[in-house]
This record gives sequence, C-alpha cells and structure tokens, in this order.
Amino acid sequence: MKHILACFMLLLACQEASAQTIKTTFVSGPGRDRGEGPAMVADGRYDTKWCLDAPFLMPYVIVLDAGEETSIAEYGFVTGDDTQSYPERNPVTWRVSGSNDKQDWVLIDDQRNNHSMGDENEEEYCFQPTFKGKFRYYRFEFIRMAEGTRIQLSEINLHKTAKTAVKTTFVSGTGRDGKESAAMVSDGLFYTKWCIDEPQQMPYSVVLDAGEQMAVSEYGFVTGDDTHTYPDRNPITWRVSGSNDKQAWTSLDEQKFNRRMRDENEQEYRFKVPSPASFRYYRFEFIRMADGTRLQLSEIKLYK
Ligand SMILES: [Ca+2]
Repeated sequence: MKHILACFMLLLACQEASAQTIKTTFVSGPGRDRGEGPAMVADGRYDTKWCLDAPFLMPYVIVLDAGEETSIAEYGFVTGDDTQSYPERNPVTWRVSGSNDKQDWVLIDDQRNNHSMGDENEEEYCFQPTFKGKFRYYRFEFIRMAEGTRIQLSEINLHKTAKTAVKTTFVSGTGRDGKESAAMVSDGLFYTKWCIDEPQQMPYSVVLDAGEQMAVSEYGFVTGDDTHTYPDRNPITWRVSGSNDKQAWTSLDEQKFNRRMRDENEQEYRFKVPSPASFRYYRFEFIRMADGTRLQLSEIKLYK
C-alpha cells in the first residue's frame, strides 16, 4: 500500500520545452472550437489556453497524437496565463491512458486528489506514468478540478526524458538525534520524518551533501506520513543556499509565505531553482511554518 501511495503521489520535475518534448497534434476534446478550445493545449504556446466549465461534459477527455508509437518518461500540465488571478482551476483527479488505435486504451497513470499543482501562471507540473509502454495516442481524462468543474490548462506536454533525483547524504541539521531527527529527510523513506518544534533554535536548518559538485535545478519537499492528521507543519518561508566548503554560502532560492504545500500525507512539492549553479552542499533554512514554529518533512530531494 505504501508503495502504491508513494507511486501515485510522485510528482515529477519538468523538462523545459526542448528536443525531449514530443511534438503532438490535437485529436479531440470538449469545448469550443476556437478561442479557449481544447486544441489550445497542443499549440505549443503558453499564452493560449483551454478553459471549460461544463459539468454535463465531465469527465473532460482530451486525446493527443504523438505522431508515432512513443514512450514517455513524464507528462506535464502547464497552468494558464492568468491562473494566479483565477485560481482553483487545476485538475486534482485525472487518468492518463495510451493507445495505438484509439480503441483499446491502457491505463498508464491514475491520480486522485493530487493538489500539488500551484496557482501560478504558465508553470509546468510534471508527473511520471506508473505504467510504461509505447503508444501513439495519449488520452487525458479530467475528473475533478480544485474547485469542482472548471478547468484551464495552457498546454499538455509529453516528455521523452525526466529529471533525475540526486542521491544525497545528511551532513547536519537542527534538533536532537533519533527517530524524528533532521537526518530523516535524506534516508529515502517517506514514512520517516524530521519533526521539530524548538522556537529558540529557529531558523531550522539542514545541510545535504550531493556527493560532488552539481547544478541542482529543482528541489522537492515531501510532507510527513501524518500531516493530514497533524496539519499546519509545512514550511511557508524558507531559504536555499549552495556551498562547496560549507563556509561560504550562495543564496539559490527564497520563498516567503508560499502556501502551495497542502496538509496531505507523503506528497511531494517541487520548486525550481531560478539560477542553478554548481555546488556540492545544499542548505535549507526554514524560517516560518504554516502554524508558526513546528516543522515536519519526510524528505528533501534534489534534482539535476
Ligand atoms: Ca524520510
């Protein structure tokens, strides 16, 4: 069960639109012909979108043609160009299937109640199918959106490659040793966590060793295995820095009052490093949590 959960909650990093992104053509989908019609998800542009609120047409089904039998490492949903002003239109429950004849479909991914997409403009969120196969046609069935029935997406991308996770080792962190120590964020297990509530030791910091110098383009925070029961422990304000000697640190990212993480168990949220640079050590400083001073995270992940 644990494994299944971990699999279906895997939110994967995005490839920038590149040679690894498959050129698709739109086959079918619900909505208007032009303007904000479904074909807008496959026109290669982030400033055009598919927007639909027609409960009687649900689930909304989009079919894309990859041109030939193709296997994908991940697929990406790109938010609309005004999702920040009109939030809650991202899908949270959907299914993805593949076919070579548009008759027989093989389910390759099934996401339920996944709220990991943020309400930002033109931001891509990628997911890795749990079943791998070669298909020409890809079908997306959108079953539920964040606030119910209205969906908007600017693109649906298919990617041949995915970003790779970096194997890290724990260097140091705030708090005591033991079962819920900082070291738990780099043991690779979603059911072990770092949990701390020591206001006098804030900001809480953890340093991870990537093993060698590398440019990390994204990092991920995974919520605890009981965050749903014990909410408000996610970080909302934090800093990320890189170093090669653990003395001089260079700021890589800073987030203030970012409430994208939700109170769900073992769910990963990824954040992009705006200007990746090559470092061996990565430091995370947690300045404020949703409810103040208590933090819990099951993993901190780095991606090349
Ligand atoms: Ca862990």
